[in-house]
Amino acid sequence: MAFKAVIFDLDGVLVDTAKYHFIAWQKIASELGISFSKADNEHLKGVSRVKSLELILSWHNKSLSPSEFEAALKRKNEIYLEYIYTLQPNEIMPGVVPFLEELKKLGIPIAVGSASKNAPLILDKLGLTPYFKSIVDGNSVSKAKPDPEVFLVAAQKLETAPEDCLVFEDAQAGIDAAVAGKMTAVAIDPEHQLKNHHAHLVGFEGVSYHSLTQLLSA
Ligand code: B16
Ligand code: MG
Repeated sequence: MAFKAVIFDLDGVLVDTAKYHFIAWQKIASELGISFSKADNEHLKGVSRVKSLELILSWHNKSLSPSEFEAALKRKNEIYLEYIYTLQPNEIMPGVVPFLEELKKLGIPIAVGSASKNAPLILDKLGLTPYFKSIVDGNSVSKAKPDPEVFLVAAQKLETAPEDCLVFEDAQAGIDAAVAGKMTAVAIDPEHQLKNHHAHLVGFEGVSYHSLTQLLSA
């Protein structure tokens, strides 16, 4: 199976930022007098910042005024960024750099398609920016995953038809977005929890693009 372009989700695929989102949301929840567990955090993977706060509040039948809601979002991001500013290249997920290097050698253009508004900063901190022809993030789209918009815009920027794009995702909303966009979706899913994908990987360690495309053609 030959693909003309590859699109990577960011959080949970290239870097494990879920732990920092967890710390930040837990602080916000505690300030609001509500609980927030690791299991709750799992439901926020691939979900935008606004939608995440809406969900957390809905789990506790709690509501905030528009200004309180905005203030909580702002504070959550400030706490999250304290951790993001200390990110180091050694926090890139195992096997990602060799995989990106293989794509570069093959001349396959790549993009990021992420819900995060912090994607450019995170890629910069990790030293990964030069690999990507385009970064499509939460600032550049209006419809969140599972809507395919983020991946369709990325395909456009890569000047490739959606059918010729391979997408890597760690969240169900992201898999559904890629499939809705008529792309081939590979789940990065150590817990084997995702469905409706075309292939499954526990991570990139020991995985080559060549072997993966062979698996997808089988
Ligand atoms: P931010 P992805 C998503 O990134 C995260 O999985 C999700 O937990 C987070 O709420 C969302 O980005 C928004 O992030 O607050 O940085 O804008 O997985 O789509 O790369
Ligand atoms: Mg993700």
